[in-house]
Amino acid sequence: MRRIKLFVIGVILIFHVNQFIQAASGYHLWLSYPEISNSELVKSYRKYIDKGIFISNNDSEMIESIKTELEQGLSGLLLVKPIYVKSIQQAGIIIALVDELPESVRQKISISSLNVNDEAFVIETIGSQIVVTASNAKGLLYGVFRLLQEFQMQTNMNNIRIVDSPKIKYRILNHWDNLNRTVERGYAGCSIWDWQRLPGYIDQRYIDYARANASIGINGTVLTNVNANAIVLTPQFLEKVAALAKVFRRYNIKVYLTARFSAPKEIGGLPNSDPLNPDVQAWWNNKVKEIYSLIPDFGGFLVKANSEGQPGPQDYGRTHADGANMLARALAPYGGIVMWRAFVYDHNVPVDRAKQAYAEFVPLDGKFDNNVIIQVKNGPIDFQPREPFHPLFGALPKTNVNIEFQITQEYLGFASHLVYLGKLFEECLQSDTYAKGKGSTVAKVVDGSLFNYSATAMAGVSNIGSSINWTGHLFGQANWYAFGKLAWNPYESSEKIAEDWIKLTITQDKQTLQRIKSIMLASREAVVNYMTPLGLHHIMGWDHHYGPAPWINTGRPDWTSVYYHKADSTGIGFDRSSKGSNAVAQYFPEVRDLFDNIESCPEKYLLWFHHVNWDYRLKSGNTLWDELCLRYQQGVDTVAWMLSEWQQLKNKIDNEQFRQVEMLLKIQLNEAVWWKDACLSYFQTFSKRPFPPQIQKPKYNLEYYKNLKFYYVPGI
Ligand code: BDP
Repeated sequence: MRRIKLFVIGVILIFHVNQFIQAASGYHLWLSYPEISNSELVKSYRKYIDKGIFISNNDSEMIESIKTELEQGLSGLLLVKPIYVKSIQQAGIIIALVDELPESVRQKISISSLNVNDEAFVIETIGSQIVVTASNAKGLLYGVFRLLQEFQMQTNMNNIRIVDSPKIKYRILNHWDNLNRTVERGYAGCSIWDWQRLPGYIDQRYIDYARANASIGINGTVLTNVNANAIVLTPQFLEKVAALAKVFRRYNIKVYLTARFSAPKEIGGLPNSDPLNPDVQAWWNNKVKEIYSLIPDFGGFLVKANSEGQPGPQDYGRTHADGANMLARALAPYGGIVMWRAFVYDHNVPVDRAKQAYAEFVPLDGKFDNNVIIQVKNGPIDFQPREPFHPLFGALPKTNVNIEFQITQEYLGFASHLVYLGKLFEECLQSDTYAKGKGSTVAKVVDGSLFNYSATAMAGVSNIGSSINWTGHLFGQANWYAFGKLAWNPYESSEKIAEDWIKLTITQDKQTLQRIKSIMLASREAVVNYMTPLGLHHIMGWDHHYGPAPWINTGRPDWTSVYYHKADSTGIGFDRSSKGSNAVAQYFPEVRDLFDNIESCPEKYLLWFHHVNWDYRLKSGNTLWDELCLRYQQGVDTVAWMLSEWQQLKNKIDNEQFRQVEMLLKIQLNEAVWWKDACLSYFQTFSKRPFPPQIQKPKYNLEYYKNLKFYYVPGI
């Protein structure tokens, strides 16, 4: 007996040491399940757990995943192994489909809303039992992850009642991963898809990736870059894709691929890829059939067409609808979808880039098949630190529309800067389009409620790579987490999400949590201020997008910086008002008028919509020039504050987490100063005005910043 006892203690110890090491490295993300030290709470949880767990008899693979998760969760949090019991009556925790519940329990539980969809779940304390129920194993999976999160967040479970279901159907990560394992705009190592060793070798990472995503409700993943490679559609690669799909299926995650529009010609041997050519349609039909024979639950395609040099239907004089519908027809018999990107613009078109996508897609409204969703970036240019919402939200009442956010920080300091993107996502989702009067928020467009869309989705460009903590920066994990939570419920508060993430990842201590939360909440406005205050945008380094370069004025015009800031001796900013490019006209009247008038235009978007005189007085009473300088300084000061706040956390949180973030905040501070100094030195050549006294003078002259060169910048 003693030996057995020692052995059990040994196993638990090893598990814990292992957990601890991995927790510190960040590998476990928000699923580290550290031991709960509050003994009262432990007692109150054990009251249920020790009676045993009844688990659904449904033979779905997801039930197996639930068991694995319960084992990991409970042995970490409470040092117990789950004991499964056969009798629902005796169990302390019931995890069962609604149909499996005895009538007595079913009557008491809040199941009426479960009909909403098959991913919904209820967690409710009924007498001396905690019941997790759903109409489908998918709902149970989400319910159990939520149950474990509640344990981990130390919620009182004696009177719990959670009824939850996703408001958006397809909640999808977009990996911009190439088949050679580089990641476009990826800053956290290389692609986690080890194509060379697939399908034979299943990396534990694939399983942990699926667990992490399922735990926050993500149910789809596009494995490959939007700048697509047709090779992934060849039989050799489809086998590898199928191996990943098999892992993810157990966690209710479907795989999607990017479809290179010219694939019929490139790998199919056809003379062209014209969507109206019956042979091309037949080629895609066969390809899709082949895919479904290997991957019966394949999700569908994501397509970037006729944008930034990618092939598309316009190569043959056809429309985006012709192209999208051709793929949609191939996928429809199997329930697959097409996410067709609206990120299209052409430098040969002499129209404000911000207006081009709207001009392209609005005339096509109603012409897309039901299984097509038009995927629109949050703003009209390109994932800048701040953009107004994209005018296509609200403008396509007869076409499914979904939103694409960028989780990877291409324009927000890569994996070196702490920027909590929950705030950015929330700002966009809460924006009012006025499409059907006041309250027609972007969230209501995206969740389909405004126009009754037949399919709804939210996409996030992944920040995940092979780095030990997945995202390179600890706080990059928070952005992945926040994306999942907002895709599940776009009305969730970003502050609450931050709070939960901190509890699950860093600490339960209230004071420490508050401190970390205030750093996170301040971080988005900080990056806007030190990079692109007052509506400035697209003034970053050429091509690699690292650091400031407002002076870029050669090459393709819509990839320069001067195209966007238009600084001259009179002022700065892009005139998109009715007197300028009239991009404001793409918004509904209430929004249009708000943005059009320089007096009513929110100052955060001022230079996005107006070319403003250097001496124009802002609400603060400062001239534009002074305010611009002060905002840059404020950005730097906020990062300095973030660093000093973080330094108060020494010995209050895990040392490795502390040390990593401290180093990164120091980098961020240096880079914030660099942004301020380079931008202000440059803009001063136009404003010809002195810096206000509160501004720390630039360290070097403008030539110094212009001559900086960077080699091997990641992400390209
Ligand atoms: C831009 C990126 C580029 C992407 C493109 C896209 O710089 O690498 O391919 O967006 O979204 O932001 O297609």
